[in-house]
Amino acid sequence: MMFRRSLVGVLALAAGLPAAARAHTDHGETDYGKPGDPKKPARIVQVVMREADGRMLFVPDRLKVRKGEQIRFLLRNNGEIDHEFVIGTVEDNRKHMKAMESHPDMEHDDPNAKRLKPKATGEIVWQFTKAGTFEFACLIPGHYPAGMVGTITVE
Ligand SMILES: [Cu+2]
Repeated sequence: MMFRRSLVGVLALAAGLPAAARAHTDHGETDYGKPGDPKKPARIVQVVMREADGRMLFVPDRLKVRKGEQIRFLLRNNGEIDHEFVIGTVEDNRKHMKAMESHPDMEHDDPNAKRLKPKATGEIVWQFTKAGTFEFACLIPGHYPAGMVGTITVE
């Protein structure tokens, strides 16, 4: 919770908005869905993070989801350095990336984000309750421009 507060604060600073405006609601509902319920059925999607020839990537980097569908992301960092997986709107990720340029050691363990050390695995259960185009991205400075971004289409 400490981290959550500081992240929200940093994002609010970056966005020039009061912290409350950036915070999740009580139900965890966001513009891009909400934390999933691990007891309910979910489609499993495996995502690998790695570096390759000066690029950094997610495999796969494209996902189609039915509105309302719950996804269990099984994440694995096959790279040599830390990576993270952050689900968000394109706009949120841009703002968040700017905030991380001044706070590169920010650790993510929110319902929509996971940071993984090399060879580590992790899991996120997320329900996509809204139609639209969203992203999963690695917001560690330099990684997004190197290619660490994927598209989630909810329809
Ligand atoms: Cu990365």
